[in-house]
Parts: sequence; structure tokens; C-alpha cells
Amino acid sequence: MVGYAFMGAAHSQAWRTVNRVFDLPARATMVAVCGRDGAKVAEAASRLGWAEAVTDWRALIARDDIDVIDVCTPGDSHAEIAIAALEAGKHVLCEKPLANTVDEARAMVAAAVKARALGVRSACGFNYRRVPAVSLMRNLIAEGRLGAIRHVRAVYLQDWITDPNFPLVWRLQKDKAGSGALGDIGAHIIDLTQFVTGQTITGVAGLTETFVKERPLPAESSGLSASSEGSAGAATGEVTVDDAAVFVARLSGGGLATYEATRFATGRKNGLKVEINGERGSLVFDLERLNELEFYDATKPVAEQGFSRILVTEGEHPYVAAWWPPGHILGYEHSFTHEMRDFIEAVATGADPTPSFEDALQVQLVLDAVERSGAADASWISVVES
Ligand code: SOE
Repeated sequence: MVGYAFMGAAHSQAWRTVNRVFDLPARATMVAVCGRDGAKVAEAASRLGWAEAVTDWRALIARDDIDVIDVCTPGDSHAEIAIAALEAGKHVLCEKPLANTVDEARAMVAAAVKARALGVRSACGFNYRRVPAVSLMRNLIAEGRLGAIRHVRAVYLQDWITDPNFPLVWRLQKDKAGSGALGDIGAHIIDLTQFVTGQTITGVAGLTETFVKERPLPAESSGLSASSEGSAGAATGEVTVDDAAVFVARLSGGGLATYEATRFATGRKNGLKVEINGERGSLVFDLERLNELEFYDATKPVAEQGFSRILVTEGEHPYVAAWWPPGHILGYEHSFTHEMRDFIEAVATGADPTPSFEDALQVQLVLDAVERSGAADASWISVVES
């Protein structure tokens, strides 16, 4: 694994757990975690359960005892590491969003296609697909329970940078993160809604905004140039990404969609919510109630109609049978264990894990279109590749 911060910790929890919960054709061995700072990555190896701590990812991908490279770094290194690893014959799991630009994402897809021909697999880490309720949502829609999809309504609301004194961390720097709320959390609702509907976004019109344009440099501001001296003499830097993005979209099935991704929804901590309206019913998923799915079945007798709450903890529900009896609810981290389950099973059986780099490129095209639309102040941008 390359990188050991929040996503590194979530992935490590999943790698530690997956073979203890699921009966799989292969076992994950946590051989080495890689990071630039030797002392910090050594501490991370011990805390997260990795046998070795290394500081050179190129040496890692050259080793014969390494089969998989799990990329958990900021977006500015996804392409370089993933492409080199694929070319070295390593299977790759890369965190979302796939890249910081469409060009990088296309290069990653090209490397994935070449590697796939040699049996080398790749996937992108959109973990919310693997929340049982989200997989159930997809299954119900695929069975036609909603009929034609008319509306998709998706929000991903956070509030961790509403304080203007929150420092200029890497997620707020375009050269590191590619974009702000749009790529970091907007990517999730773009992928999730395409996943559950089985449709793709064909065009968007959007708006982006950066509410706080200058922030104090972080204590260890590596490589950041101070753009101005703040009032207390503390250096500040320019925020070069969006704080929020809102956009409308058309779906390939003819429906309309609205999306909102923001880090300024004061009070909302990790508020991902999706509602799908079809001609025969509706489904609602709310990450804050991730063991539940709301289902409105318009085919029921009118006297019985209403949103029912499905408790997604039955053995018949996706992934759940491996854990606990009905009603013993799961959490955020289980989605990563399910992600690793599916990745290991695919790689071990010579199948392609999902979502593919191609699926992740589609998300990147939407992100790019929203940014261009936002820059052009809500002009219409098609994402269908000519
Ligand atoms: C942003 O803070 C973040 O950590 C995202 O990067 C993750 O993808 C999301 O799952 C939780 O919030």
C-alpha cells in the first residue's frame, strides 16, 4: 500500500479483516506500506498491521513478493504510481478519484487495458458501492422495481472547512487534489448514482464556488509558497479548488439529475444521500442510516402505499451473511472490507474487479465537464466522448 493517511487506515482495516470474514480463493498478505517519511511510515506500519515500512514505491513495484499495489495517496501521484505498477505486472487498486485530470485518467485506462491483456487487473476504490443498502438499491432498480428512472437527486454534504482559519491542507490545493469538494466527494455521488441506475451522465450544467479564498498555511507546509502575510504575521496561501459544486445532469436513460457536493453544509459531517424516483416507485439511501433503505412501491394498493424502511441486515442482502445475524448493524468501514473481498475474488479468479478504470474515467469526464461548465458559468457541456 502506498500512502497511510485516512484512506490508508480504512484500507488497512479492510485488508486485516477480509480473509477472517469472507471465504475467498486467495489471502491478502500485508507485506509493506510505503510513505515518504521513514519514521512516520514505520509508525503507520506498526499501527496499521503492515510487515514492512518502505519509502520508495518504485522499489516496491519491482519486488517479486508483491502482487498488488494499493494506491492511497493524494490524486497527484495516482497516475504515476498506478501506471508504473501495472507495467510492472502488479494488480492495482487505486483510490478515488482516479486522477486529477481527464488526460491522466485516460493514460491510466490505456495502461489498464494493456495490463488486462496480460491478466493484470485494476479497479478504482469507490467504496460506497459496497454498502449493502447501495448494492440492494442497484439490484432492485435492475429488477425493474422502479420502472423508468425519471429523477436522481444526490447530495454529499460536509462542513469540515467552514472555519476560515482551517489550514490550507492538500485537499484544498489543485496541484495535489485536482479539485475540491467536486472531485473528493462529488466523485462518490457521480459514481454511486451511475452504479445504482446502471446509466451514465451524458451532459451537465454546473456551478462551482470557493467561499474562502485564502487560508493559513499548515504548520508543515511542504512546498507551499505563502501568497500573503496574514494579520498575525501567519503566512496564508490561496485556495485553488472549489469549496462547493452544484450541477444538473441528463442521464442516458432520459432522466434528469441534480447533484450537490459541498464542504460548507454547516452541521452535515458526512451527509451522503441519494433519492431515485421512477415511474413505479422510489428508493432513498442515507449514509447516516447506512443499514436502511427507504422504498416507495407505487404498485401497491393505494391504501397501503408509503415509504417503507428496509433494514438491510438479512443474510439475503449483499455481503451481510458473512457478518452477524439480522439486526446487528454494519458500519462505514465494512464497505472497504467488501471492496477488498470483491477485489481479491476477481483477481484470484481471473476476472476484472469493479469499478474499472474505464468506469472511473467516466466519473472524471463528468468532473471535468462540471468544472468547465462552472468556469463558463453554467454553460451546457456534453461528456459523451466523440
Ligand atoms: C473527505 O474528507 C473524505 O475523506 C473523502 O476523501 C472520502 O472519499 C469520503 O469517503 C469521506 O470524506
